[in-house]
Amino acid sequence: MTVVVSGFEPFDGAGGNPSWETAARLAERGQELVGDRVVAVRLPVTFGGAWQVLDAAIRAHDPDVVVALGLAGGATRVRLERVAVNVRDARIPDNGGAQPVDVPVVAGAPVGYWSTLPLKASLAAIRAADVPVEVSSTAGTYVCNDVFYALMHHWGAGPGRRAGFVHVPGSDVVPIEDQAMAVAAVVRHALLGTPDPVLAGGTES
Ligand code: PCA
Repeated sequence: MTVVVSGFEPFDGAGGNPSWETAARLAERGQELVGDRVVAVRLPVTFGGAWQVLDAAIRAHDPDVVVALGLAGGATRVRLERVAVNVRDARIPDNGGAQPVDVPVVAGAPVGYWSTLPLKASLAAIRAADVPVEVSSTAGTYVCNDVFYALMHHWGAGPGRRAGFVHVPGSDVVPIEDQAMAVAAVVRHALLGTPDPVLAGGTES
């Protein structure tokens, strides 16, 4: 089995991006944490450009599972993203200077795609490891949602495929080691095809 895990380069003037550090850690310790080979891919923070790089990696490695990671500034928990939406609406320019507002990721394509990762099974496993985690119902409308949507549209919604997106907090909030443990749990359950338990992940608002 082969797993592709992507992380992003820094953006918005930051010096690093924990999503890439976590992806790289998983690639170093894939056999130990996941039991299979993990290929880490570093994506540019550009609309459309991120998917081009991830798409090339998927074609090169023919993975069984793909998990894309990104930083959610201000988050206090690992966020297992439930849904990708077909819109770009950027608060700040991407690393190439583009700032699309209210345009689709893929013109004429469906409004959204569900993650095909076992979110609730992963939620339970990550909670059991004492890492703060939640299921999130929006990945935003910036480059993370963009690559998540493209991943699901072009690859992850196909039969038998498991793909999705996980937002991580800063490494000062959740250390990289814990982020890597959390993502490893997602990957293990995706590889096993664990059915999701009935487990509330909603919030009141
Ligand atoms: N986070 C951004 C894009 C790159 C990243 O790490 C986002 O949440 O869209």
